[in-house]
Order: sequence, then C-alpha cells, then structure tokens
Amino acid sequence: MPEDENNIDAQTLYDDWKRPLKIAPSLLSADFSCLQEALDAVEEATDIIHLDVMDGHFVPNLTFGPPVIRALRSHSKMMFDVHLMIDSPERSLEAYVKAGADRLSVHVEATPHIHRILMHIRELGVKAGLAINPGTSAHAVEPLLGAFDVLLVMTVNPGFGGQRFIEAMLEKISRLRALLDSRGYAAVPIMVDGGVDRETIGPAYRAGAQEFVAGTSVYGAGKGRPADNVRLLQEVLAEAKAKARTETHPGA
Ligand code: S6P
Ligand code: MG
Repeated sequence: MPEDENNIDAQTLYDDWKRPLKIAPSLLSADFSCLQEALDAVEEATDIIHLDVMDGHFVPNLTFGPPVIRALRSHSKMMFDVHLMIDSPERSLEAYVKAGADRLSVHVEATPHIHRILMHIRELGVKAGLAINPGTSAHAVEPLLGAFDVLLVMTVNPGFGGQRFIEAMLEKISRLRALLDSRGYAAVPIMVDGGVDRETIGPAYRAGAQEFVAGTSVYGAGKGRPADNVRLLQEVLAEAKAKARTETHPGA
C-alpha cells in the first residue's frame, strides 16, 4: 500500500489531538451464536462497538435488527455505533434509537431524503452518521455539511466482512478530510469501514480518518484474543501518529 500518496500533511495529523482515534470492532465477524461474549471480549480495549444492520435489499445480506440490539444493550456500556445498510431507513429510525443505538449512520444511496433523515436522527437524541459507498463521489457530501456528526466512508462494497480494502478510497478520504477541515467541521471524524487491518489502518489514518471499523482483523478466527487485536491496531495507529509528530517537529 502506498505510504506517501494521498496523505494529508503531518502538521494536520499531529495537531489532530482534538479528534480521538478510535477502533470500532464490528460484530459482523463475531460468532453470532454468542454475541454477548463477543461484546465482552473487546470492552476492555475500546469504548465503541460497530453494529452492521443489513436488510437483504440495500445489500445482499441479512443480519439483525432492533430486537437483537435491544437484547445486547443491557450487557454493555460501549457506544453502540449502528450502521444501517437498509432501504427506506426513515421507517425504522425510532426503533433503533429505542433499542439503544447511540449513533445511527444512514447511506446517502438508500434514500432520496437523506437530509431529512439526518435531521430526524438528531431530533431523536442520538448522533447522526452519513455513510457513502465506494462508488459515491465525495461531491455528494458537500450539500450535507453540518447535518452529520460522523462521515462513514466505505472502503469495501458493503454486504460482507472479510473483503479487501479498496486503495482508491484513500484519495477520497483525503479530499473529504480537507473539505470538512476547510469548511469549519474539523471536529467531525471520518470513519473508515471495510478491510481495515494492520496493513491498511496506517494509510487510512494518513489519508485523514480518525475512526476505524475492524471486523475480521478483530474477531477473525484463529487470530488471537479480540481485545489484543484491538490493541495491536491501536499500537499501529500510535506509531503512525508518532511518525507524523516527528515529521512535524524533527528532534522533539
Ligand atoms: C462490509 C460491511 C461493513 C462492516 C464489516 C467490516 O461489507 O458491510 O460495514 O462494518 O464488518 O468488516 P471487515 O471484515 O472488512 O473488517
Ligand atoms: Mg459497517
């Protein structure tokens, strides 16, 4: 993966202390027969869990909905970051909030009324996320600036865990980071989702992302304890941040 293409400058990265870096394990890659244990397995290492809701229409896969999220809610204090990969999300926003979502991300491709939906999510008292697929241009985000609390940039085509990170998304991440920063939304994090592992997390950070969804690289079979896997990703991020600091303040 290219190290120096599509990067935002080191000063911007190092000054980024106001935007904490976060690993959000995705339950999609956990053992669905014991989801509570999967939550427990990462809670010592992170305070955010990513829940992928798929409807078999917007994406060719089906996962879980409000009843499962409600059942898990009482077992965890982590932030429930719910990624809705569903058509007509406006029909069920309230149900996800009542089930315990702390943040709801909806796809711009899933509705002709994305602005109204983002406003509605905030009215329901939770954070609103705007999600964009790999095939969606960065231009789609501009009219929605100010209407979302996180920008979820898909780095795979949504539907399945375990896919390869699409490197061409790095340029889009950089452009979106620059757009947010230049228009007064520096505090809005970019979250990347899909194919995030020890190889890809550094380039995604250098491109301008702050939050990193990780399914297979955290819960993948035979890859060690999930909490340790989260810590490994955190270490890679810390190294990338230290490198940015060195570039900005040589000899510091
Ligand atoms: C990808 C899926 C993503 C998930 C996924 C990431 O199709 O739709 O939204 O968050 O769990 O998994 P992985 O294995 O790429 O880290
Ligand atoms: Mg997701």
